Amino acid sequence: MLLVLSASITHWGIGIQVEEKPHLVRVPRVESDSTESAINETSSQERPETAGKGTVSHGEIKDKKGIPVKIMALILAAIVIGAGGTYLWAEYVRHWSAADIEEQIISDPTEATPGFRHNLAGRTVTVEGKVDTIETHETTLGDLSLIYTTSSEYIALVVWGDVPYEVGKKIEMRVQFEWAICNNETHVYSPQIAFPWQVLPAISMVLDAVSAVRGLVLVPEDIDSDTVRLEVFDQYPALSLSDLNCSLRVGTSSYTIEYIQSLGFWNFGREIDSISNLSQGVSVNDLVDFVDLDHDGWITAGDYFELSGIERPEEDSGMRTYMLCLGLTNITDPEDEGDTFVGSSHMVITNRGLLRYTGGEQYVPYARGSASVNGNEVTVTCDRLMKQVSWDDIEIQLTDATNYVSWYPSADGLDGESSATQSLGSAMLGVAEATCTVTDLAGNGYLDEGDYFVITAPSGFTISPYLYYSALLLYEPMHVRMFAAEFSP
Ligand SMILES: [Ca+2]
Ligand SMILES: [Ca+2]
Repeated sequence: MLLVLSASITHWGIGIQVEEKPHLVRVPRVESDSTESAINETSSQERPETAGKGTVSHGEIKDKKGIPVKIMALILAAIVIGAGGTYLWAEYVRHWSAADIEEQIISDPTEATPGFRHNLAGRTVTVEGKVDTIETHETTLGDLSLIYTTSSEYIALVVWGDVPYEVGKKIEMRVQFEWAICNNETHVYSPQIAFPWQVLPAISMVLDAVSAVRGLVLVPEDIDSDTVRLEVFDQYPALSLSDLNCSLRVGTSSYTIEYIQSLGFWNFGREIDSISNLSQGVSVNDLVDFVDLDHDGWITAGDYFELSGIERPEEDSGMRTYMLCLGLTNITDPEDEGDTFVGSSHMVITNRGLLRYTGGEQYVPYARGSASVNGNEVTVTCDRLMKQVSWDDIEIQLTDATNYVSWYPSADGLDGESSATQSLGSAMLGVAEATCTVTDLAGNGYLDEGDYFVITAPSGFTISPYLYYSALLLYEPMHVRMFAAEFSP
């Protein structure tokens, strides 16, 4: 107690208004970048020598003339107790704002990997504020809400599941800080604060889209606490397994660098395993398995990778990131490195499991489809779909080697009591005319598994017997391919 009281005198030197308006008191803000000094300034118990400086000697009181020593002593006692109480209040009872939390970020420009000040580890504070926005993401681990208060645009509080708060109303939340590992780094983070990791699942979505443009859609899911399975949801065009290799990489940092590296794919993190020839399926370190489910020697929908024994974080706020990259084996010229990249999957692993956003504007509801040709008619069926999607958000494309035509279904036209069909008219693919008709089995206005479209070419698909056609479904909001079904007349 003595330590706290005398240390509080030290603090007193930086804010005598403390006693009059205790609600204005803040924990001294640390301007230095040094964590060491942060500890010294905010935690007197860890620095007893500082405490000595503030001790008031009896001699000082005697020097004051005109004021009775007894009264002076009483005043000082009141000040000491008041300031000590204020100190305790400021340190342990007062509520923080999100802006206060923001000030606890270590912002050393030499570190691209921020965390909170180390003296917060093990502490719990109450954060309060007025709710400004609530951002809810559907994720593989349930609904994740990021709650921003009016005091900070940067620090979001985290709520899993139902949100007991409303925009414009007060929020009060207990926030714990802990040491946590993010890839190769150790930081102080909090499970109740989204900083800095909320960006990482969004990176996964961006990279998925890039991979899909290259032709590969891999969908990762947790099989158990030891195994992640990455299913080949779509691969277009089909590639021979003997031409493919894969590399499993682990992230090395927590934030900015991670983002930049992952955009460079092969530059991402550190390789921890690889398979040099997918047709042989043997990995160097036994962390990756590849299963050619249909044994056709090609990478096709339904084939999968399994990652076993990869490290996972132990702490609630910890995180590890991995990336599985697929490449073509036979291009060795480094100049062509971009061309060797087939696709990738970026995974964010928490101690609760694989974290991915599964909704929102950036989410592409990938699908799988198949085409069956009957004379001059091809029927393309949606066999699998990650998530129901409105027909308003879908573009149907038919391509040959050089041309393409598009059709746009409308949800209104496919919304009925039961099975609904919509004719989308005819278009010219090169010199061939083609028409498209969409059938929504349930007539609910949404693309579901089993829904299909029929493309008819009155002049047939036989302009050239060497042409291969593809029917594609595009997710219009992002203009990204949901699936492609190849066929030849
Ligand atoms: Ca296969
Ligand atoms: Ca439907």
